[in-house]
Amino acid sequence: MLEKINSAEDVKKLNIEEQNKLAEEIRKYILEVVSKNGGHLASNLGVVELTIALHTVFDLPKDKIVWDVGHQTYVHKIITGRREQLKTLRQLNGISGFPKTDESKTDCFNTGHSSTSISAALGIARARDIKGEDNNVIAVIGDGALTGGMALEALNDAGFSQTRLTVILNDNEMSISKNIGGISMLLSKIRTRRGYTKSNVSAKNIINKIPGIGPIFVKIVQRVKRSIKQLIIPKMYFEDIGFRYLGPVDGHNIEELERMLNISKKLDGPVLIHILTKKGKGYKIAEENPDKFHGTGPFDIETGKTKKEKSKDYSAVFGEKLIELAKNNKKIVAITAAMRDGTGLRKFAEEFPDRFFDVGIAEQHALGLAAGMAKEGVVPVVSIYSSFYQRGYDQVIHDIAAQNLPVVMCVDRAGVVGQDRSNTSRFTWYGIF
Ligand SMILES: Cc1ncc(C[n+]2csc(CCOP(=O)(O)OP(=O)(O)O)c2C)c(N)n1
Repeated sequence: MLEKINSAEDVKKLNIEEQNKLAEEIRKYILEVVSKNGGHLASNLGVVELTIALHTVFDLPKDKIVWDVGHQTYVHKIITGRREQLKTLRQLNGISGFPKTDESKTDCFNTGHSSTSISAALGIARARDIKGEDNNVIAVIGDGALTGGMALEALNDAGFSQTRLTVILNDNEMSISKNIGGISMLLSKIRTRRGYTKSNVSAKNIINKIPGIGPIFVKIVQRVKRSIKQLIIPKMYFEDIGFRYLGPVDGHNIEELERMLNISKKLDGPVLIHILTKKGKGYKIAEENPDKFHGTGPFDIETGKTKKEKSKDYSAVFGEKLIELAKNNKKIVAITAAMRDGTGLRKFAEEFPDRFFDVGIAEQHALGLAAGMAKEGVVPVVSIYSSFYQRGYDQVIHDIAAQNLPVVMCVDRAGVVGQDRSNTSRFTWYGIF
């Protein structure tokens, strides 16, 4: 079936059963390509059904989809005529692993750094309104990317302005590692309530069947429940800041996803659809190790073992040395912005859980936090990838350098990083240090 998919029009023609079959074939194809070339595996396996549903309900390039980070766009690329090109992923002059406006008209905005999608989508939606057009604008953002300040700033603006826009929150409980923070706690509460709602439905069905009093009793309980719900259901957070909240929806159920997307199309103002997905879905080894298969080199499909075992790199040496130093100096703490493993800090986190801070995808905050700690005599060591330091440029100057604070800033990947051609180069800081 995949051989016959050359554009979204071909996906629209399929019935649900065929679309489910297509989802399976797409998963198999992505697994084949990434196991050979390396790439972002787990995130793409998690959005197969969502991407099929989006292309069924919306019409690109008239409608616009902004993918946050953009590492999960392989399925979108396959559907929009780039199936064969995907085989050149991570090859010299090959296809980009991220959305690229110069690659296809269906890529409406370049991404690479996290948490930009809602701002961009809101901008695109406001431009649409100014021009008097009527297309749909959608931002797809993960629960990890939602921990970034820029995403929260955009939610704040969008909710207040009531601009017509759909935000799809792809909640798989993972950033690269396990997602953390207050927002992640909120989402987890909503997920728990979902179980509660489900069991309530079956209770309602049983009571309803009691002759005479059943239906009346159900009505009273429902009324009381509605008023309590206003007070306790955490999804109200999104509603309180101005969004219509839909969900949570099973993100692997194409029919249900299409139904929700069609509802969102008819609503005026900002809508947030909360979908629940499994990172690595369909490939058991990735489902069990989603962090390892977030971004991977070539690997063996049967065993999941990477073909070229990584030799000890700079990040690992840094992590080991920091543990050694921290044993002798209790004031040393380590800070990461959602990159515990990439920056070599996993062992430090295990050894000194009280002196390790993962702040989410929040580089600005990581550096501001470090400044505050340094002011009070603690020795913060912040490790951030060179490219992502751009996010904290103001904090480096305003909060740290201008106050002459002793923060140790480590720049990981401070060189040319070949694997992924994102829209930003990863050697920005190379010239500075
Ligand atoms: C500013 C910035 N910091 C860090 C990263 C590295 N990074 C890429 S994807 C990712 C996790 C994203 O998690 P989520 O949004 O939940 O998407 P998922 O992969 O789980 O679908 C991180 C930390 C980045 N792209 N941009």
